[in-house]
Amino acid sequence: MASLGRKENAYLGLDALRMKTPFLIGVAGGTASGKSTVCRKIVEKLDQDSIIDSQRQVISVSQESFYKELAEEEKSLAYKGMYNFDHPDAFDNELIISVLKDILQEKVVSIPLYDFVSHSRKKDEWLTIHPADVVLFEGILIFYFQEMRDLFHMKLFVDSDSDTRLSRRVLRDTTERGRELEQVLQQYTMFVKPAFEEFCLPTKKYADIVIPRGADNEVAIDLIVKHIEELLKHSPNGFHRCRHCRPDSFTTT
Ligand code: UZR
Ligand code: MG
Repeated sequence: MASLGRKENAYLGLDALRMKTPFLIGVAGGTASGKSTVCRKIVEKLDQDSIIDSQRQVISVSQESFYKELAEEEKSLAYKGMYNFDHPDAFDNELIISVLKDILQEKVVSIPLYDFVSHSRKKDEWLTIHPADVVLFEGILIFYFQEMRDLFHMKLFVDSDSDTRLSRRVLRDTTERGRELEQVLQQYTMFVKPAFEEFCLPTKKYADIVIPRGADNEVAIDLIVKHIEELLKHSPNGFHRCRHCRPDSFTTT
């Protein structure tokens, strides 16, 4: 491959790639904005293309895995919808940073799994993540702390209207998370909305790309996927390792 000039390198973000592998993408956005769906679509599209192209590993991890363990009294507040899960301190941010750093150093990492129904970590269930070529990390507050947001090679912000997000949130919490409508709405007005405005929305300015209309925005998702593929193609130290040479990218134990 002909070597690229300094200017082109900078354009493609190759300098960053040389220093940090694998390629780490942060996906932030308000609650129920479509972060997980955007990640799923990116993973699917990169995966599809890699079958033709070369063999790559792409995985997606969620910030929700890193909610702090609650003490009994916090848990009873949570059951009443009186605990603030939307505050930056609700997460084990030190653990997030150390796990992301390990991922960047291609270490095998284990992360906790979270159960929204009981507001607690699933006992004895950990997600083991093996080194991957592309890692997506999604969550409401992943760009809040500078130390965390500086770890990402690319930062996306999923921007969906508040009414769309609230209606999705109500449906999700009542059907999948076993909550009462009244409690969902109370929690939304008391914590979710103010915290979104205070902590999440201001982090939009750090994003490299803002995705309006969330996961419905196929054009934006396609462009992002093409850009990632372009970066990977030019990556000097091989995001092209064969998936058959290694265990599956992630397994639940
Ligand atoms: P997403 N959350 C819960 O409802 N229960 C928990 O035990 C932990 C988190 C909610 C949290 C936040 N807020 O708005 C949302 N509340 O999960 C973030 N209230 O998840 O990005 O998938 O919407
Ligand atoms: Mg989600």
